Amino acid sequence: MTRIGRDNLRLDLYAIIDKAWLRDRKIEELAEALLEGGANVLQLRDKTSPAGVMCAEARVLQKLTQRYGVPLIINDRLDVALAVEADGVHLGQDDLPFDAARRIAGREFIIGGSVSNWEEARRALSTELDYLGVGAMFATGTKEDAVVCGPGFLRELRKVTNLPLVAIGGITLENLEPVIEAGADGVAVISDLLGASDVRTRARAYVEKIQKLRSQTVRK
Ligand code: TZP
Ligand code: MG
Repeated sequence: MTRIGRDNLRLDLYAIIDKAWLRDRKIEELAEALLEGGANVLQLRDKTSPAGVMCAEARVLQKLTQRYGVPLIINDRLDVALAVEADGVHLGQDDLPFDAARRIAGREFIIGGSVSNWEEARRALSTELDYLGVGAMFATGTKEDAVVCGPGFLRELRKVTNLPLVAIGGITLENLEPVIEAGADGVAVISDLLGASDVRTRARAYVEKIQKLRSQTVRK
C-alpha cells in the first residue's frame, strides 16, 4: 500500500463523504465524482456503522484515492484507519487524545484535530498534528452539536500558527470568500457538495473559486 505522507499536504478542497448523505448512491460513485472534480483530500465519516463495515467502506474508497494520489482520512476511528492502512485520521475533542493517537500511529501518519475555541486550539497546538479542523464557520444542520466560532476565530488562529487550518461547518460556494480571506488553507465540506445535483461540477467549482480567491486575497 502506498501511503501519502505528511509532507506537502494539499488541503484546498477537503471533501467529506458522510454516510448519512449517501442516499441511494454508491459510495464509490460519490468518491469518483469528488475526485474527478478535483478534491484534494477525501474523508470517510460514518457515525453509525460498526468497525467492520467502516473498514469495508474505507477499502472501497482507498482504491480510488490511491488512483488519484489523494490522501484518505478516516474520521474518529484510528483503529479503522490503521487497520486499512489509510493515510490518516481526523479526531475530534471526544475521540482519542491527539498525542495518544500520535504515539500509536507513528511519525508518518496524517493526524488532524478539530478545534472550535482557544482552549482546544492551545492544547492542540502543543501536540504533533498535521492540520487543525476549525469550525463551525457557519450554522450547519449536518452536525447537531456544532459550535459556531466563525471566520473571525480562524483569522485570529492564523496569526499564531503556521499549521494548516481547514475550515469546516456550513461552508457553501457562496460563503467561501470570508473563510479564504481569513487565511484558511482548505475547506471541509459535506452538505454543499453531497447535496448538489452534480457533485463533480460542484467540486470543480470549489477548486476554481478557492484558487481565484487566493490569487485575489490580500490578507488584512
Ligand atoms: N464538524 C464541524 S461542523 C461539521 C463537522 C463535521 C459539519 C460539516 O458539514 P456541512 O454540511 O459542510 O456543514
Ligand atoms: Mg470525531
